[in-house]
Amino acid sequence: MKFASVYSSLNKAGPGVLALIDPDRVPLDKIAEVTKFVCDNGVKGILVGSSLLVSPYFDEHVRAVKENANCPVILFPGGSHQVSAHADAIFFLSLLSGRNSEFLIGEQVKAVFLIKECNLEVIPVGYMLIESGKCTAVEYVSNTKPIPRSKHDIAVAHALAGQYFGMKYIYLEAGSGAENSVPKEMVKKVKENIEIPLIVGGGLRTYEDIKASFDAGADFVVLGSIIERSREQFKDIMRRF
Ligand code: 1GP
Repeated sequence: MKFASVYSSLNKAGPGVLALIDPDRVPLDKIAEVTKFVCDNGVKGILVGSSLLVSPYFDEHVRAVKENANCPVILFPGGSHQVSAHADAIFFLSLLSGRNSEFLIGEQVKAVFLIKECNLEVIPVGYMLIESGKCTAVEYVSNTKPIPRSKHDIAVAHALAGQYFGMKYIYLEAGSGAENSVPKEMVKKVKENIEIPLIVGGGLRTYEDIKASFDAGADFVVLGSIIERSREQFKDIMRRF
């Protein structure tokens, strides 16, 4: 299935859940089954990417996801090496919360010709890492400091800067497997101050926490670890939305 505009079809389908499939955590021979499982449970889109990427079969992973998905497949790259023509679109991320130029603009510049060649829909995303209790893979790999949990104004300022740069989404990220998800008060403050849709992810593993994120203003939440950890819990959460 091809999507004319992933950005508009996603926003029309939302609010909702996006599934994260990390090629380093889901083996290639399980991708088809995991993809069908998340689609059958009503996710609005599937993100594929990893902070590091150990698997040498990224392209095959993306192809397997695309072949089995009935919703948009979007690259969620940890770096310029995570580009594949099999996806529908790419989140063109800039790690706004950090001051590491490599993740603000360096990796992006390295990726552009391949993205162009692949003819991917490019969706610019202001990506913000929020402190979540312990050092996460994104924090370590990107070598950037997350925004402190209590500094809502700093989060709002970065989100607004992203909007003024023309980004299409703001993504508040606690980090995959985070101890604590993004504080709801911060989600609310950011949402009140921006006009573009808001994505929230990292450490969301209960219905109550996910619902509270939507209530605070998230347009999309991203679920990754819980899909690998407890199918039953994921199913139950999806059934209740
Ligand atoms: C990571 O926000 C996503 O970018 C998903 O996080 O694995 O904790 O669900 P989890």
